[in-house]
Amino acid sequence: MRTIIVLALLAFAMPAFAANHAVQIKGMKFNPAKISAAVGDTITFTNADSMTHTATALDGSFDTGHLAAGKSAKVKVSAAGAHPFHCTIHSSMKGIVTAK
Ligand SMILES: [Cu+2]
Repeated sequence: MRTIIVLALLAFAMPAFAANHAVQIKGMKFNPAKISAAVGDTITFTNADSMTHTATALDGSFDTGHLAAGKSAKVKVSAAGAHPFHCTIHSSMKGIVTAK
């Protein structure tokens, strides 16, 4: 019984080490467009524009899918290195996640 409680506490505590980074999409821009993160961190993209956007890593490591106006999506940083991303609908919208 005690083991189960300890394991449950550990499982609950683990995500506390991972940071979440908030990125707002507004005016056809990612803000911030440069995100420094650690592997295991999460990034929440919130679409504050009136049109649909995506945040899609060019290396396929993350993808929010289509984010309608007002919607948000959380992705996980799964690999170290530089992960440039863009909006698949508007190719001028770019950003980069650098993970260590
Ligand atoms: Cu877009």
